[in-house]
Amino acid sequence: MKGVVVKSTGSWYLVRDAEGKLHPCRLRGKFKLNDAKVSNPLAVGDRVTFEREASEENTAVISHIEPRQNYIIRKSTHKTAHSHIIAANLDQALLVVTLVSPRTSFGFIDRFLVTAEAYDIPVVIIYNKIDLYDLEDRQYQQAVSDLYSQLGYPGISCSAENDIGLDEVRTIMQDKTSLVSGHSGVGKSTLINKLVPDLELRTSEISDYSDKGKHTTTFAEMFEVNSTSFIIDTPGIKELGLVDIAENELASFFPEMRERLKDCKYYNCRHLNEPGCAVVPAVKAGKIALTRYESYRSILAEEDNRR
Ligand SMILES: Nc1nc2c(ncn2[C@@H]2O[C@H](COP(=O)(O)OP(=O)(O)OP(=O)(O)O)[C@@H](O)[C@H]2O)c(=O)[nH]1
Ligand SMILES: [Mg+2]
Ligand SMILES: [Zn+2]
Repeated sequence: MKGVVVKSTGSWYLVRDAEGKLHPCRLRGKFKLNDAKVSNPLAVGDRVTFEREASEENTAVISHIEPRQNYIIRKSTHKTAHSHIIAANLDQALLVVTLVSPRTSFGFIDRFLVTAEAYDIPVVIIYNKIDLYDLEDRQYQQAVSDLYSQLGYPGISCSAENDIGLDEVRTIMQDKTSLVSGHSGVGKSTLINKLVPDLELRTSEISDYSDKGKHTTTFAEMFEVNSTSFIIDTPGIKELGLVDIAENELASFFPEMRERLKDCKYYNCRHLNEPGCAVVPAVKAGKIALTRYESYRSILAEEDNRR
């Protein structure tokens, strides 16, 4: 039988078949990891072949994984060489960000966007908790949202708690498989609870003093919004590492830099202080946002350190 992995705990998997029936599955014996740098052989969204076990009541064994169309990956913690596949075979990613409680940094947003660009996954930025914004916050959010939508990342302002903007989210999710990602505590599960009928995902209060979120969601899971639309809840990510992006490719994952690369004098320009660089003057002229350029430099420096 064929199906899609909708939940993975690392030791067992839940697979949905074509009729929508769910099957608990395990992975056959020592399944070969096709990429030694990855810590999980199978992720939510993977398309698999599985067979019922004759001996057992209600379990099945996964025997084959289809090649992935794309995926979103994060580095495992503690600087191991391993990385973790968050989810595979995505039509788009919804990046949930908040300007307050907790505050999502530009560095985080830009790292996420670079990762998505590298795998050609369109991103919509969901600005959540707008009910908490005062006038000044709203103006600031509008400026942030304008910046990113000009770069090709549309935004939706919403309050999952107060049912604001949810219809817009429903519209862009239609007929797609969407990954929902972002820091812990930004409201991913609260949002998904509102979008998926009859769902009661656990959510939790942000602790007042740390404001960091509690990592309430611990495993990625795919839910059915309707028969053609699926949404994947994921655990909050603190830090997003970049994986396997060559230094000379990095700038091409910033759309506003990508369009200027042909004008740099040197083909291997790093856009730091090389003569004839087309990027640095655009930053100075305000045509490229300083925050975006700073993210570029910071990712470049980090990747330098890793080598
Ligand atoms: N004021 C306000 N609070 C919200 C909104 N959306 C979510 N929250 C609150 O934010 C807290 C965290 O929400 P969750 O949905 O658990 O956050 P999460 O992103 O799933 O967090 P993790 O599972 O830890 O990654 C809860 O107390 C929610 O009630 C919103 O639009 N406005
Ligand atoms: Mg959650
Ligand atoms: Zn340059």
